[in-house]
Amino acid sequence: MSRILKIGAAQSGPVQKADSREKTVARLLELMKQAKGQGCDLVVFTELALTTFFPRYYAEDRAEMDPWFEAAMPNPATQPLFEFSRDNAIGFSLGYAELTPEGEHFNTQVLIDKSGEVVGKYRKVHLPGHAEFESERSFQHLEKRYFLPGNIGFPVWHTMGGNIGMCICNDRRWPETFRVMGLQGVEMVVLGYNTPSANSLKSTESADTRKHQSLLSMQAGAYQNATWVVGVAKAGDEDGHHMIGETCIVDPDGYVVAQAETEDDELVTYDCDLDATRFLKESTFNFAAHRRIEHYGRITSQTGAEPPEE
Ligand code: CDV
Repeated sequence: MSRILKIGAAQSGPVQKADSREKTVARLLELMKQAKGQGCDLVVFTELALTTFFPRYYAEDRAEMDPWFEAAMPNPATQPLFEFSRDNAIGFSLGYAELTPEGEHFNTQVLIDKSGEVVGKYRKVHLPGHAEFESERSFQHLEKRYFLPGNIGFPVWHTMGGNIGMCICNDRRWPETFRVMGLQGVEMVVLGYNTPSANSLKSTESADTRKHQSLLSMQAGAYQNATWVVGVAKAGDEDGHHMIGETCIVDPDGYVVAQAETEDDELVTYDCDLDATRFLKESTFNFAAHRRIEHYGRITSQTGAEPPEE
């Protein structure tokens, strides 16, 4: 048996501060057209795909950052993506900064089916960085200042012939992210990321180490939950700040089966067989048969590590 979902992992090259939404959406639309031309069912865009990675900039008054946010989705600037989706029967997933009618700010990703309708919304749970300006850093990472932690959990939707979930960037480093979706039978996790190639604090981590950690996290999440994982970067140099590429598609055995070669706008495609998730889901990772939840209490009752007494 096979259940093919052809994926277009649509990596973005850098988006600069001065770039308009219209200019950036035109680039995304071009990738979507390429994906349609290659027979893709679903195109995955990156985290905060419509703007530069603005959490690197500090504003005393948070309201000054509101122009980076979208008060509705779709909206006039993103409408062309939704129209192309509907007119060409191709799904997509898009990351953006969300401003709710209640005035709350989230780092959000939506899933759109082949009729151009939003079928799922995810709000980033694990927000890295800090909330105040920190002078010891070589650049700021103010996600904790500008976003609230997501309040929707990690839902999985049955759509486009499979069980699809989402997470965003830093979420991919946490096994809990993937396991909560694994427990809903997820067959494909789609995510976007903006990962600086250097740590802003003094660190010995090289860009290669950070690429390795990114891939390792997604490969582990895929294998341990018997799911496909699609990780899509915003890559290259934004305003002097370099971010890794490595956009990839990972199979349920944890192998990277397709990967970007550039740090520019680039489409990476693969025929993902959702039935390839079945063997591990029914054997090694048959959760119902093998999990021992009586020993996992600390996972949900404790946040920080508590080492034994010396
Ligand atoms: N956008 C992110 O969440 N970036 C983080 C960086 C700051 C480490 C990441 O986990 O890639």
